[in-house]
Amino acid sequence: MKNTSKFVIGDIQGCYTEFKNLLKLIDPNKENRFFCVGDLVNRGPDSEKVIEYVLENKIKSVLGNHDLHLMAILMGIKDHNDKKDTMKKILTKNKTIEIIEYFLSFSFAKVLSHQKKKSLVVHAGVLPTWSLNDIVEANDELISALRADPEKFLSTMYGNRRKAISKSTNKMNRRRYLVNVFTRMRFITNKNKLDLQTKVKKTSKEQYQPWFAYKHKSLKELDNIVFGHWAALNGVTNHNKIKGVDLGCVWGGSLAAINVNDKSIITVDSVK
Ligand SMILES: [Mn+2]
Repeated sequence: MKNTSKFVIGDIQGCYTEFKNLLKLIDPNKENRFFCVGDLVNRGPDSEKVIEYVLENKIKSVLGNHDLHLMAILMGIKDHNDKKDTMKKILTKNKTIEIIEYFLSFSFAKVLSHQKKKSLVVHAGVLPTWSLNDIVEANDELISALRADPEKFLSTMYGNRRKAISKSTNKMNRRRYLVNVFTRMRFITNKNKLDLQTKVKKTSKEQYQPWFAYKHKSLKELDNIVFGHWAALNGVTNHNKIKGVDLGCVWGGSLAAINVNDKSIITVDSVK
């Protein structure tokens, strides 16, 4: 899993202008020394341009919920929701096979090794109880199922499976839960139960905390965990090894890239 990427870029979500502006700063010689945190598309204005650039330049990323959603739309499993989705232009480009094939090369979790440091990139997060090996195994389980039968995987992945499950549990429920962990998770209980509704603050009888607020087993083997997905945090985790890189570009914030060596952050403002 060796990779020379040096930066991790936050959720682009179709913000092509900001993406190109950011690349001028972090990758002026076009060496692709960066990796994306997923959600390359949707909600923003220019998803089709982002996709074109991603395919042409072989940009690397982990899978986010919106990337999976695009695959499901391209395969005719889900409809494009014209009230929320902004990916219509992608559908008219006749690039369906290329996009799906390329997205199938992505994973849910990726370890970047750079200058003796190991950084994990995931879209939403990982479970505190997971070792690095557990993360790799969960990723492999999902990726092999997705690649073996994309249509079946994408048509059965939707569902708010929140309760943690063991290997012996029904495979489909287990996959739903793991997809939710990697691509949608925000708040969890100390029993690894997910709250998939709340984005900002949780008040309920059950004890929900942000997933990164727990002690993470995998940090014994990793120097950093970098994630996106949660724009409302504005990157603030108050954790020196777990870094949020979604600064809400699509909502008028900024597009960020984190340097995995020194954890410094470079941002460009939304052009909105
Ligand atoms: Mn997301």
